[in-house]
Amino acid sequence: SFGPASTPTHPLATAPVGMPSHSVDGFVREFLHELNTNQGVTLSRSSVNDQYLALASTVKNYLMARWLETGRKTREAKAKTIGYLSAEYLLGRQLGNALLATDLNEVASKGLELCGLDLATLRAQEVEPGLGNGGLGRLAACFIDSLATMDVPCIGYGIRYEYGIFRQTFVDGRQVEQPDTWLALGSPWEFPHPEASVQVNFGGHTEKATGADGKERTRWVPAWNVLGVPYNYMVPGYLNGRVNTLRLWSAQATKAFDLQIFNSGDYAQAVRAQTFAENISKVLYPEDSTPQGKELRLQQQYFFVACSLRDFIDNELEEDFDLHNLPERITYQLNDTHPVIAVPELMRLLIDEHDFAWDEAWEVTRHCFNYTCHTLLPEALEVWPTELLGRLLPRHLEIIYQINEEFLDDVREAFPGDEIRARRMSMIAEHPERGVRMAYLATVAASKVNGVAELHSQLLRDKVLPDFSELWPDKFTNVTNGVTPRRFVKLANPRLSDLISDAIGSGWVTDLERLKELEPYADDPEFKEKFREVKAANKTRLTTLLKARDGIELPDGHLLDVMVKRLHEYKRQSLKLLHIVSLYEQVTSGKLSASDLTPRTVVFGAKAAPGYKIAKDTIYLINKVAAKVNAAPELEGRLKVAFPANYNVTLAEELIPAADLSEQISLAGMEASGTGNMKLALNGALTIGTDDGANVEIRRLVGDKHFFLFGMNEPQVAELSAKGYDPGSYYQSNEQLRSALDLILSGHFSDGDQHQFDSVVFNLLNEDRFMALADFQSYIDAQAKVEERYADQEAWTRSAILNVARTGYFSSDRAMRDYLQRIWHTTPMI
Ligand code: GLS
Repeated sequence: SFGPASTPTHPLATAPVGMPSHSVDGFVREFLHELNTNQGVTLSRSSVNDQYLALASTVKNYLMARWLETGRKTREAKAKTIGYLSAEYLLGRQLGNALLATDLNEVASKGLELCGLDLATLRAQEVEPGLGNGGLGRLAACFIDSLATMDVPCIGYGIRYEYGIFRQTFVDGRQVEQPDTWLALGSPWEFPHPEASVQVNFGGHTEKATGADGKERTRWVPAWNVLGVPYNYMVPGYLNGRVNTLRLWSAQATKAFDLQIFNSGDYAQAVRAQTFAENISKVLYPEDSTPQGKELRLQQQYFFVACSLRDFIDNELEEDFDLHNLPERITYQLNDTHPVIAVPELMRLLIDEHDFAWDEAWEVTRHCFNYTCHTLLPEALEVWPTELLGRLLPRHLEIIYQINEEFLDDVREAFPGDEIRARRMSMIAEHPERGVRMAYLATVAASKVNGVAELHSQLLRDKVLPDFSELWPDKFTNVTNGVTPRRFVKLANPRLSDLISDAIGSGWVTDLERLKELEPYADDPEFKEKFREVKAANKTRLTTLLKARDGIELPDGHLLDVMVKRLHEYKRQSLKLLHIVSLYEQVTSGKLSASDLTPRTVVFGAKAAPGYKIAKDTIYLINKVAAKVNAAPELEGRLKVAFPANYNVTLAEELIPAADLSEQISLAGMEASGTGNMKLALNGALTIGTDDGANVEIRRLVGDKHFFLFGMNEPQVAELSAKGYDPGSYYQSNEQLRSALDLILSGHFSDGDQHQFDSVVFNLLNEDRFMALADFQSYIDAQAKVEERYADQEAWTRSAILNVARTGYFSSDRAMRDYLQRIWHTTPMI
C-alpha cells in the first residue's frame, strides 16, 4: 500500500514538489548542494566522477517534479498506458538527453564554468547503459523517448542487466570481449525500490483440486523462486513536462542467506543459492537477430514478464479495479518474441489467481497484446523445447497446450478437412525436437502483428506466416521503424541542428516532416556552403575523438564511408571488405593508378557475437586488411581503413554526423528494417544500398538520383536461390573479384598463412548463403557512381541536403503515431 498511515496535516505534505530555479545561480547552488550532500565532498576535493554524479543528481532534481506530476496525472485520468515489454533497451548516455529535455544545456554549461568545470568533460565520464545488442534494443529506447515527447503514458519494462553488451577490444586484430561494468562508478539515473519487490516462481508441478464450490481448479506448486527488485528510470519528454518511467527488474535471492544452511556451517551452499538467483539478471545475451536457446535465457524472459504484469495490476490500477476491463487500461507491446511468455502468464494470473473462466480470460488476454516481429531469418524465430518449458514453467506449458488446441479447432472449422494445414499452424513444432513456436503463440494471441518496414511486413505475411495471414488478413500490418530526432540529430549533431533551425525554425525537433521546408535550400549556394562546413567540422570533431580514443588518425578531406552495425553474414561486411581488397589489389599491382581514386576513409564499427566464428574471423580479416592498406605507401592519402573498437550508442553519436556515405548492403530480404540507415540519411549521408528493409522507403522518399542502388532485389534473390546459387561461377567469371579473393587466399594479409581466413573465404566460395559474390559487380559499379558524384561537390551537397529534407518520415514520433492509430487505439493525454 502507498501513502501515509493517517491524513497529513502539514501544508507542505500535500503540495507538489518544487523545481529548482532555471537560473545559472540556482543551478550552481543545486549542483554544489548535491556535491556536498550526495557525494560528501567539497568542490576542491571532488573527483571528475563526483562532479558527474552531482551533475546527474542536479539534473534529476529538475525532472523530479515533472515525474511525480506525470504519475499523478496519469493515475487520476485512468488513462490507457502502453506497457512496452522488451528484453533490451540500448539507452545510450543519459546526461546529455536529460539536459536537452529540460533545456538546461546553457545554464549548466555556464554554471559549471563558474565552478571551474567543463560540461563536456563531465559528460564524457558517463558510461552508457548498454542493455541491448543493436537495432532492436535501440528502437525500444527511441520509442519510449517519442512516447514521452508525445505525452503518451507508457511504462517500459525490461531487465536491469548487471553486465550489458560486452566491451569490445582488439588484441592483434582479434575481438576480445571484456565485461561491461557500467554500474561500477555509480548509477545516478536509477531509483531502486526493494520494498516493492515481486516474487517470481519457477519449476515444480501442477495439481488439480476441487473447491468448496465444486469447481475444479489447477494449482501450480512451484519448486523455487526469486525476487524481482524494480529499478525506475526517468524517461523525459522533450520540453513538454512529461516524464514517463522505464522499470527494469533485478533478480535477488528470496532469502539472502538460508539461515538453516548458514547455521549448519555450509556458507558456500548458502551463498550458492544467492548467486543462482542473481544470475538471472547478471548478463545480457550478446546475440543479435539469432536467439540463444538456453535455459537461463528463458528464465530471464519469464522473470521480467512476470514482474511486469504483476506490477501493473498491483501498483498501477485501483484496488477495486475489475480486471475484465484490463484492455481499457493497458496495451502490451511484445518487442519480438522475447516477452511472449507474458501471454500464458496473464492467462494464469486471471484464471488461477483471479478465478476467471477460460473464455473470459482469453477474451481479456487477446485484447491486451500486440506483437512486433523484427526478423525474417528462420533461425532467429524462438522455439522453446517443451521439455524445458515443462520443467521450468509447468503451468504455462499446460496453458499453451490449451490455447493451441482451441486455436486448432478454429483452424479446422475455417478449413474443414485440411489437417495438413492445422498441423503446419500448430504452435507445437515436432522437429527437430518438440518445442513451442513463440512467434505462432504471439500471432494467435495478438490483436495486431506488425513488421518493421514495408518489405519486411510483406515478407512476414507472404513467407513467414502465410497461413496466419490467410486466416486473419486484418491482423497484419506494417509500421516502418523510426529514430528519435532528439538524440540522433539535435544532441548528436548540434551544428546541423543550428543550421536547420536558422533556416526553418526549431519546430522540426518534434515535427520532423518539417525538414521538407529545407528542400529549396538544396539550391542555395550560401546554405550549401554552410552545410559543407558543418560536415567538415563534424569530421574534425570525430578526428579529435578517434585520435584520443583509439589512436586512429583520420586524414583530412576524405570521403567518409561508414559501415556501422552488428557483424553478421547477412549484413555483408565481407562485401565491403572485397571492395577494399579489390582497390588495394588493383593499385598495388599497377592495374589502377592511386591518383584515380577518390580519397576515401572507410570506417567500420561492429561487434560480433562471442560464439559466432565467421563473424569474429571477419573482424580479424578487416583488421588485417586495414593494417596492409594503411601501410601501403601507394595508398597514402587515398585509401584508409579505420575500425575503432567497441561501437556503441556513444560512438554512433560521433560517427554518424561526420559520415558522407552510408553502407546498407545486406542481401535483399534479410534486413528487417535497419535504423542506422535512417540516422545516417537524416544527418546528410548518401546511401549505397540494396532494395532491402527500410532502404526501399528511404530511396523512394529521397529519390533515385540521391541514392546509390545496387544488387538483386528480393524476387531476384528468391529466383536465383530456387535455380541453385553457385558462388564459384562468379569467382570464375569475374576477374576483379577473383583477384581480390586470390590475394586473401595467398596469405598476403595473414603473414603467408594461406588458411588463416578459410572460414570466411571458403565459405564465400562454396556456400555464400547471402550471395555477396553475386552482388559484387553491381556494388563496384555503384561505388564508381559514388565517386563520380563526390567529385562534383555541388551535386553531392545538393543530394546530401535533399536526404535530410526528405527523410523526416523516419522519426520515431511518426512510428509511434502509427502504432497509436492502428495498433494501440489510444491518443496522447491532453
Ligand atoms: C532487428 C533487425 O535486424 C533490424 O533490421 C531492425 O531494424 C531492428 C529493429 O526493428 O530489429 N532484429 C533483431 O533481432 N535485431 C535487430 O536489430
